[in-house]
Amino acid sequence: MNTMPERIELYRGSITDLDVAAIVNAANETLLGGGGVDGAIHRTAGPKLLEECRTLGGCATGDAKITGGYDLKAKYVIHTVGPVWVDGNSGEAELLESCYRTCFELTDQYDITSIAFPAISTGAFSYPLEEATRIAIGTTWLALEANESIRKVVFACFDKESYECYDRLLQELVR
Ligand code: AR6
Repeated sequence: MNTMPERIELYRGSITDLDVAAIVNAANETLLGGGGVDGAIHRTAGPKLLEECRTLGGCATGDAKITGGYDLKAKYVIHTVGPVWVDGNSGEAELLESCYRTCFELTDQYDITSIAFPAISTGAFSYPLEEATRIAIGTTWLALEANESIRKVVFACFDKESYECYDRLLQELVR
């Protein structure tokens, strides 16, 4: 773990290994599973996660819904649906901001003090990494300023490119 400003950490590896109160899933509107981080979370959490997801009636892009974590170390999974990148002029930034903001609203409601995010929308949904990372860090920064009770936010970067991008932008921020 690489500690940046005190409450933000960068982690290289699978989000499913993290011992935090909640991990965020980059899901799709069905909430019924998929590839990437969504697939990894469902595989590790076990079939009860899908059972609970079936009761939720899906989730709109930019919104988030919470479930239990089942066989994960995390008590909760917050499923959010990032935008599919179209051309950058189709509301993508607002929707991605809304994902992070809505996740932080749920941390408030459920007294969650530690949370890990994957790089939402930057895989199958093709959001340009640097722009997405600026939104992830910016919305997190505002949430941490507004809410003293969040002790730790982890950005889980699965690949070297994401890790290096988050690392660089976080360093810029603290400089
Ligand atoms: N831990 C952390 N990050 C991961 C992991 C993992 N185990 N596996 C992949 N990533 P993606 P999206 C990274 O495609 O772009 C799904 O099928 C990955 O390297 O998982 O929001 C859903 O069901 C990338 O940096 O999510 C949706 O249909 C980041 O997670 C769709 O993909 C996001 O990649 C959502 O696409």
